[in-house]
Amino acid sequence: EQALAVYKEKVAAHLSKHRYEHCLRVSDYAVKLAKQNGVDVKEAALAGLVHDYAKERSAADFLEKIDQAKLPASLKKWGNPIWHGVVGAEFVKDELGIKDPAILQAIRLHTTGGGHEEMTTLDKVIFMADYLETGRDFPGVEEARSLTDQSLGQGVFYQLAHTLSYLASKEQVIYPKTFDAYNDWAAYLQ
Ligand code: DGI
Ligand code: FE
Ligand code: FE
Ligand code: FE
Repeated sequence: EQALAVYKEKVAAHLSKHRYEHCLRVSDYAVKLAKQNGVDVKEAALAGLVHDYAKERSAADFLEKIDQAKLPASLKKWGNPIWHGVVGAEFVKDELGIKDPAILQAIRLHTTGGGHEEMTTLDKVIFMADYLETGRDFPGVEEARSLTDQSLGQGVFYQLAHTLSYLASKEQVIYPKTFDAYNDWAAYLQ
């Protein structure tokens, strides 16, 4: 793998300053959680840096990539919130040349999470770093940070529960994988 600095330039070139700075903070928070949870620090730093690489692509770009990468056509009815992870991983692979399947999976799962058995420790680290990076400020963020310091899995479940209830309160469409992840963790932890 190339040095992180090379990827930083490429990520910066595809994102607004605001979102690039979020990616740097996610990378830093991922390093912290990686150290706490025995995850490879370099892998966590890189996955955090590139997790939102495709977030500012157009719908046309995502739809084209779904066909080109032979992803399920059923993905086409979703939108940027879902595409930038699941389809975004394909942009990271093709354009940044990152082939590490562990990093690509962490990107795919970073918005929806995944089942307890499905998520690796790296997946959980990136999912939580995205939610808890130092620029995040939502009611309960400090509670979520201290819970996650105590137990990464409890943090994952906290985020899933709060994201689901937030989306429902806004009467937004919820991707089935988000529900499935919540149910799986609820059954596991209770
Ligand atoms: O890309 P970021 O904003 O850094 O973070 P993210 O990829 O975790 O995206 C968070 C947004 O995605 C947040 O507004 C909630 C939304 N989201 C998560 N699961 C779903 C979802 N949106 C929809 N419509 N459906 C979902 O299942
Ligand atoms: Fe994201
Ligand atoms: Fe997230
Ligand atoms: Fe993010």
